Amino acid sequence: MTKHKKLSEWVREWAEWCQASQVHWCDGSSEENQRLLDEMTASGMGVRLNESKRPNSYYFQSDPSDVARVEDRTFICTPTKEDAGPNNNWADPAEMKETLRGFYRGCMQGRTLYVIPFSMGPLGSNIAHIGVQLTDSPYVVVNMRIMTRMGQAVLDLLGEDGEFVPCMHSIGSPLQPGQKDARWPCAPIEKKYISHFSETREIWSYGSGYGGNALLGKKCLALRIASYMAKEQGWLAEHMLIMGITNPEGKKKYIAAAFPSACGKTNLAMLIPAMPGWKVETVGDDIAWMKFGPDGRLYAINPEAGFFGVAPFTSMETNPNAMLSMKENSIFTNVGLTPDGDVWWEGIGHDMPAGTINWKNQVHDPASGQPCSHANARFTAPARQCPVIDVDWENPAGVPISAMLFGGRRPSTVPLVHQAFDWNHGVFLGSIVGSEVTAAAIGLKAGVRRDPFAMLPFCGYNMADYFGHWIRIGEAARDKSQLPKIFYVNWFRKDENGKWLWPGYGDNIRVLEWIFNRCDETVGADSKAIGLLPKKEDINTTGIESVAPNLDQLLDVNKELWLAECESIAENYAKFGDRLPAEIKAQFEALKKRLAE
Ligand code: OXD
Ligand code: MN
Repeated sequence: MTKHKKLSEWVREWAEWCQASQVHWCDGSSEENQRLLDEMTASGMGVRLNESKRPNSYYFQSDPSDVARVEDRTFICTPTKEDAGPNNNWADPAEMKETLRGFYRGCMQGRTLYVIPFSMGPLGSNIAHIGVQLTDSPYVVVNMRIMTRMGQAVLDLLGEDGEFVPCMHSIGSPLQPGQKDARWPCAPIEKKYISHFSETREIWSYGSGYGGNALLGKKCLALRIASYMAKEQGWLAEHMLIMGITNPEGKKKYIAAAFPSACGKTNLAMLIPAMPGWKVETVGDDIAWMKFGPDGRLYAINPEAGFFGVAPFTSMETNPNAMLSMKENSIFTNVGLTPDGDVWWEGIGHDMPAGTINWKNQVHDPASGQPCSHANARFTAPARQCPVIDVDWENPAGVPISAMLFGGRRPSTVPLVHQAFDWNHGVFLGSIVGSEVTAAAIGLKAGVRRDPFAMLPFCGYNMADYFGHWIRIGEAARDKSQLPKIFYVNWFRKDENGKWLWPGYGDNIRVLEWIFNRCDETVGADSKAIGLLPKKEDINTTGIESVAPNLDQLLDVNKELWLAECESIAENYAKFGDRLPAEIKAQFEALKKRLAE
């Protein structure tokens, strides 16, 4: 329980307004967790997996209307539309609150309101922040227990007047006496609202029980609200993995990397190096919070405590460390359920057992042409179960970052790797991140989708101001030489016949080696119009000799293609009008000038 008056009052007001049948303050204990899982299993919402195959793990299927983050139902409610920027759906804060208050009224009838106190980041870290989520979904509680540090210890830390981000959530599906509950209760799509009040640091989510819409610590707090707090307070909240890399001489560096969703962040964070003597360890696979340390370097923590990863095409071949992380104590949502009580998905590495139930709860017919697991099916697994979790992943001081990487899927134009000339040029590289989308995949126009800093769906304010914030961070560094070096990578380059030029996965360590050595300046680079590129002979191809001839193409900077790229960059920048910082404009002009030389 709590002695925090403001918190108790807030909980009491919402419990009354939502007319919850009861209020449960989560202590985070394993007994509490087991009770909730047992209740969900008994009601038919969840299934306990076969103990001998997947100990202490559970299976869920969501409603077909509730399978992913809903970007068009996600709102940033800043006082003015301009403050939210062209990158966000804006709504007036007062109007949004009025609408949602109407929906919340009585929305928890027949349900328990759970109070989840949680810390994003190791308890007591000066980089961490506390949130308290109210929810009527027990599924959310058991997922939050994996994804965050939650329970009584957080209330103890909050004390009588500690600061917390209030996170209000309801699935929006009240239960009348005698009414049979749905297996996955939620509101219809047009009544789903994921709203952020950046200035007052509040999250109000309604109608969805799935993923980032409902586990409010992740995208809502740790990125959208935190990015706004970071701008005000002079730190960084980023959509970045964090990894430790040790070279054969035993020297270790930490790297953070931002790629748009579905570009392999989890795979890179858990990479198994293809070169002997190298070691990669995972600090986080999705989010990094960074602050300057007493020595002037940027230190990062992973605010999360678990992985909420996409299951399809994760296998012992593509990511064994992810597979081993979810071997027990995990939750699976919208994958297939095999007759022997385990899980299955497309690309898991073996054939689907006959009789497997698909995510729509039907015996799966492979001839139907439909996938057995939803494309956004997820596993929720404790980070501590990752075989290569870094010793310092819970260090409250964070880990010092030597390099930051940006990247995306670019079949042409963008070379395998290039380094920024300096911090501001690096910020420019972050601002032009883009990734190829196929029209079929997400119903967008095929081509490059610009996703600056991989933050397009996650920046809680005008992205032009966010670029400016990154520039200010560089200015604030007391020793510029201590700032992380910035790189742009592209594992996805193809030849004229559409064949991959680079093997990717564990072989990406060959590129990371060059980056590692550039941080120490023990290897040279060629200065080109777009940045600093490796000399061909500095990318180690021992063991992948057949790839060596591709390096000419992989490191090629084609001026025609880059001039076309500049047009697409200009088109994207135009959205920000005058708000685009002068430093970014200057970087863009300088690039165009170098290309013209
Ligand atoms: C995620 C995403 O789920 O970026 O991590 O979409
Ligand atoms: Mn992500």
